[in-house]
Amino acid sequence: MSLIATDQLRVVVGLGKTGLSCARYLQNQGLPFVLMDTRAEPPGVDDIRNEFPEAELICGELDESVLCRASEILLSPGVAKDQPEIQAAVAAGARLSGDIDLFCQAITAPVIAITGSNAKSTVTTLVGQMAEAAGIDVGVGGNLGTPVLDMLAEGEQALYVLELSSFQLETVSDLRAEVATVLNVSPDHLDRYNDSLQLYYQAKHRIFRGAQQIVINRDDPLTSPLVNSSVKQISFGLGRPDLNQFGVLTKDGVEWLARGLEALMPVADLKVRGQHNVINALSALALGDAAGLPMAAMLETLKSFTGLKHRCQWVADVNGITYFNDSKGTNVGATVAAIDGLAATLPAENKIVLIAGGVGKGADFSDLNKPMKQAGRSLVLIGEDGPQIDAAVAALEGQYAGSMTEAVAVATAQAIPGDIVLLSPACASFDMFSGFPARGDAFIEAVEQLEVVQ
Ligand code: UMA
Ligand code: ADP
Repeated sequence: MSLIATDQLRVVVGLGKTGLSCARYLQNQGLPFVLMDTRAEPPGVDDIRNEFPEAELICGELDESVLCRASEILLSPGVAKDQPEIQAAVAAGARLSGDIDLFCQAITAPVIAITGSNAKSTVTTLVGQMAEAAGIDVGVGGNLGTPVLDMLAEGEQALYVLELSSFQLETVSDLRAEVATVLNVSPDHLDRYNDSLQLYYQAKHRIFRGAQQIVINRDDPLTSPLVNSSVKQISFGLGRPDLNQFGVLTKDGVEWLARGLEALMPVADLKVRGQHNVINALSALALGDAAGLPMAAMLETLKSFTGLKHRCQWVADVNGITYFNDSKGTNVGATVAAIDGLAATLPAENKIVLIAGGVGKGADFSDLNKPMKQAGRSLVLIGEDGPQIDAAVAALEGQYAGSMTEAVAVATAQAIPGDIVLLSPACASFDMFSGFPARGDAFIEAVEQLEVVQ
């Protein structure tokens, strides 16, 4: 029997992947709803009409009079909740909710919930693969790509590993995850949060609501919850770990991933490159361990994981120069991690040529100056906010490129053998590309077209 009342007005706001997954879920439950989108022609609107023939469809604006009659508004992550029409509806008594709340109400299986400014997709995928390696039926989704409610179509799994964005967490009221983590916090999406890191941080920390266990990053104080000290906490970090914590231990000159004093596997056995990926391996171990995954399966996964496409992805070595595609580096924190992580693997005489720029989302780029001063050979700028990065990175004089092909050519001309050319834009891509995958693919294509000197 459904516990959801049927005599109430529900409005699904936003007709992207999430909104449609909510609509499908409500339709399957036999619950009526209204569909709304701010765009006059949301993508696939004819298919939407066909799939939900009973639902009223309101496009082109948020209709305040309808929203104010709603008992529940299922808000999509791409729609900000501080819009006046939504706020008026909340003041009139509507409950703001989203797909994550609906999903958590619908399942009984434990959830590992993962957020953070960076590394979410990598760590979520790793933990999912660890569970699979242990023979567990696991559902992996959320911000990673598959809306959580769409995962229910395959029946309930034994475990869920969810990547959650701050946008999704804004509407979460009680997640009750078995294990929850904020992997790291650095500024992102400040255009959505009125330039307030505090608001962004608060959205991320909603992931801890009702959590049974919490995993924190010892190297980033912003990942620790301010309250709930009675909840079991496990930590990860690059330093030597205390008992039952995860970290790096040096034994006879060899670095090991470790739990307390227990050396688990040599760091050198990881296939992914860069120090930030050592952190990612440790956080995945901490999350998996907290959820009871067997250590052997977790280590086996770490030894075979080669990383996700567009995340510090090795592309090619051409004429002694190594090319890395980090198109998913869409904020300053990610690009700093990519530069520092890869620089640590270079000999002293070699450096990084960085290709950066795009849509800055209101970011302050000054944190790029220090790592570029230390490890940068040269800076190549693309896109709308390239000049802002140029101004912020005083250590180097930026060179401008009008296309990705030109950027790769300019970067190649600056590099010497042994250097790395790194695409890590610190920006979103929508000024020049359909998204970060298209931007990364353009980089790969440009690298593949470079002439090999015999
Ligand atoms: N939009 C409108 N009007 C509307 C509704 C949407 O203009 O009424 C626009 C939004 O501003 C946005 C786009 O349409 O530009 C899509 O918004 P959406 O909320 O419909 O997005 P979905 O298709 O449901 O996809 C969302 C996540 N997108 C966003 O948060 C913007 C996807 O993450 C996620 O994979 C998917 O749900 C499944 O959970 C993408 C993302 O960019 C990859 N996430 C951000 C990030 O990772 O930095 C947070
Ligand atoms: P998200 O899903 O949070 O965007 P991804 O796993 O897709 O995270 O990685 C995005 C980018 O974040 C990578 O391309 C890299 O530049 C950067 N990154 C990866 N790991 C870390 C880390 N541990 N700390 C900071 N930045 C990281």
